[in-house]
Amino acid sequence: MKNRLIKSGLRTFALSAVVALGIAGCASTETVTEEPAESTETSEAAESYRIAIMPKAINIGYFAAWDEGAQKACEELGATCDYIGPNEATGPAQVQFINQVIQEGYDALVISAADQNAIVPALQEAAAAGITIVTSDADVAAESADSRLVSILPSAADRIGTAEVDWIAEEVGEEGCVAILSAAATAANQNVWIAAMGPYLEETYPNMSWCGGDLESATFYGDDDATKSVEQFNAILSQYPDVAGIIAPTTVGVLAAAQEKKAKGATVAVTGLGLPSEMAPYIEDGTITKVGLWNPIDLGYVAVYAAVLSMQGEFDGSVGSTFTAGGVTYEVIEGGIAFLGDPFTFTIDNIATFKEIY
Ligand code: RAM
Repeated sequence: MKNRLIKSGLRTFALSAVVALGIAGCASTETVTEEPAESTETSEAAESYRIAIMPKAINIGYFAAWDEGAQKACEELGATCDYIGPNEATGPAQVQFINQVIQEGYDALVISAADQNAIVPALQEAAAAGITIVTSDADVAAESADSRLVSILPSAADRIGTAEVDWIAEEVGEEGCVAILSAAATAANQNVWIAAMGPYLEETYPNMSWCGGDLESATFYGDDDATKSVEQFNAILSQYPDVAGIIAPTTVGVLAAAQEKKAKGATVAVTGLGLPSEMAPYIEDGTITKVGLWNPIDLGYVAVYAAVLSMQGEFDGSVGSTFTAGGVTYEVIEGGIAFLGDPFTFTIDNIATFKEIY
């Protein structure tokens, strides 16, 4: 049986698009093949594996899609996977669940780190207890990379950060000050994307600036909490009444910003990383023009394959090692990371298709 990542026609389309973008845009960081996977038959050996799939917070729509992909991989591999995690996206809240994973003797943990540092000691304890750890979506800090086997991330930080700056530049006519509505200050993924945005905007767009004069003054944190994200959107507007655009590199933040922009009739341009199913109403009614995102279903799927193939002794996570999931071969690069592919963009032209997928 050939492994097909996604069953429906629409979803197969999304996978093809990931492969195509990977080839066109990310050749330096990814190995992409279109050969069918060899080890994707339901595996007898994996049948006894119990894997915990832990999001930053369980109530975030993005992670429901990530879990959908993880569960799909678990089904193909015959593993038992439980989606568990906190209601709030913080490190201490995740640590409680990591401890539960240790106590309950799971074989593997696939986790999006809400805090790049705070969860590291708990991950080290889990590893010492023999649990295979794969971070996915958000990694631990680079200096703690040996606390996990490998990290499965969407795309290189600079590609995600600079893409978002280009989207907002287009929206604001390459003029005016821009602010950022981020998730938590502790999240590695948002931090590395924001770090890439800083110099790129300054070097590329001479008539644009960071509100308040520098990246730090322009960055606000909604902690991947809907209510706090709305508050921070309003804090940006009141602190910087001349703000031309807001980049929200979080699905929770960009949704909150779109909702509040609409409610207030605010003129500020908004873009960022949005889940198409959540953002569709605001793209369809013209509140915002464009957001982007990779396929979180693929991200969860690939992470589970990495964990299981490692437990089966077919992949060791070392730099240069490869593994195959869904017919695509991924190579681990410096830092113990494998990338999926560049983000897609969603506009009125394609949102009707993508909102049905994730
Ligand atoms: C939120 C989370 C997640 C991030 C997406 C884009 O759902 O912060 O980690 O990858 O946004």
